[in-house]
Amino acid sequence: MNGAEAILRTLANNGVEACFSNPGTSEMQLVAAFDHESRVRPVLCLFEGVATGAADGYARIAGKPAATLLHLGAGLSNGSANLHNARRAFSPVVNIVGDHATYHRSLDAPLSSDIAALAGPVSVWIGTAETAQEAAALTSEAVRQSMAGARGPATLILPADCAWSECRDAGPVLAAPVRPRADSARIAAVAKALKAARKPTILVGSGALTEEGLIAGGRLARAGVRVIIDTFVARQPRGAGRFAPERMQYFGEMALAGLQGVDLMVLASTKKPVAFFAYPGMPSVLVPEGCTVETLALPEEDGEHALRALADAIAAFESPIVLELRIVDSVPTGSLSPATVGASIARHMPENAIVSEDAVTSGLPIYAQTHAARAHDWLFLTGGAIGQGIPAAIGAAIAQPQRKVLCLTGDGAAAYTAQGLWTLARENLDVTVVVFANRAYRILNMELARTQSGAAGHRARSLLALTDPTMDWVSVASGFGVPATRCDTAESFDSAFARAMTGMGPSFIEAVIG
Ligand SMILES: Cc1ncc(C[n+]2csc(CCOP(=O)(O)OP(=O)(O)O)c2C)c(N)n1
Ligand SMILES: [Mg+2]
Repeated sequence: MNGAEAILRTLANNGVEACFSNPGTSEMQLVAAFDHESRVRPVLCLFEGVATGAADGYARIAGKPAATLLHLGAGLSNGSANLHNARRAFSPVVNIVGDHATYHRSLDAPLSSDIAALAGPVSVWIGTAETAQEAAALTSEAVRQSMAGARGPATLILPADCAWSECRDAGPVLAAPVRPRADSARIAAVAKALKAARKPTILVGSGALTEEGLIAGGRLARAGVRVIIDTFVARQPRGAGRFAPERMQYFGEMALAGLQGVDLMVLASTKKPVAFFAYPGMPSVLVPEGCTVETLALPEEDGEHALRALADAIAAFESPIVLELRIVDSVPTGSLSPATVGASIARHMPENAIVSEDAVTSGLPIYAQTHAARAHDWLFLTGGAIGQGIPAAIGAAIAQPQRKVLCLTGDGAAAYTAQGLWTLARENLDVTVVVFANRAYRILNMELARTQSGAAGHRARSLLALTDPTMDWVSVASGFGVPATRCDTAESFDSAFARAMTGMGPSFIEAVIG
């Protein structure tokens, strides 16, 4: 057994079942090792941002890490934006980054770079192997570290000679870390403060927003506590049969207006809310004046348990407020818009679907339309780095292939990681991609005004328009092997989407909207 074989065996022994890969020469031993370890599925991604985003989507659905296989600092850097999103989603990911052989590192060959420095901002843990045996042990540690604390990407730097040298033993099987519980005195103190407050609110972040956490939230809501989730969470279980918390608004002034009069804000697995960006003359911290902030659970603590304990302390009710199924069952008509697309999605999206959303200005109307649709999970753009939608859909579909996955993406966002379409086709994943072809970075036209950057002239507008030429998405998707169609009316979208939902395998709809 060489180091590479030991690493794959160690990954498999520790429950890792997929490796989203874009290998190079320094990773050849690992490539070869896949022939000796059938428990880890190798998935080729044609850009590292696809691999890292797929690992993020996988983790959000599977609740455990997948691996990525990346080529030195350059490959890691290509994958960094989606690792940033993964870190913000608290998604466990195990990055294996190949490096030059130990004795080759000091020679400054062309692909040499400071991999650890590049990994730092997007990793919760970094390890560098110096021998094959150490590589095997550090692989176990990387899996464990990805699940420790608030969870996130763990990065193992693997010199090529550690992969090709002989290795006696695989790394150990390590128990996944158990999240510490918030102490009962704190929960009691928060319960007391909640009872005393006039207008209390609980702000819930990714870690507490599990199925169970949501039930606790619905019980608290029944007892009169307002429950709001962060604007962008890793995964929101929603739709019929579930409690529907409010969602923190994206623009700061709207969020603050919505929180007017709130005198107590309790944080469950999140931190004090802040605006996405600063704007001239606008507030940055989204806590109303005079409002007390109390922490129920830190992101690294067991937020689900804390919410349940709080519900037990406050709420007499055993069952949460839940939504009944509510779908407008008539075909939307007229010109195509995010709202009509949302209506069609609500009509046809099957029970237990997964929505990977990177749709920017088209996202909110669809989120609203599917409020009481059949139960589903919604994955958000946690770190604000667009280009996550298609990759995360790949990972979600590989994590739970029996579920229908829906990727909603802006045309700008889709252009970042369009290569992911090829992986959808090659792996024959049951994913329907809807691209909102408004032929613009539409949100940035709004931001130009909000940042008071002045009236846009011809040259400024050219940086925000996706025209001259317009992208032919049907050709892009077909070129990558995904059957595609273009719709520009509400009726044609409704029937194309209905077909996609009853069929199996990858499909693509270019939704041309004004
Ligand atoms: C990695 C990254 N680069 C740049 C941006 C800045 N940015 C935010 S939204 C956006 C354009 C989004 O366009 P599109 O996906 O077409 O959505 P639309 O605004 O048209 O709804 C850009 C470039 C970003 N968020 N992330
Ligand atoms: Mg657009």
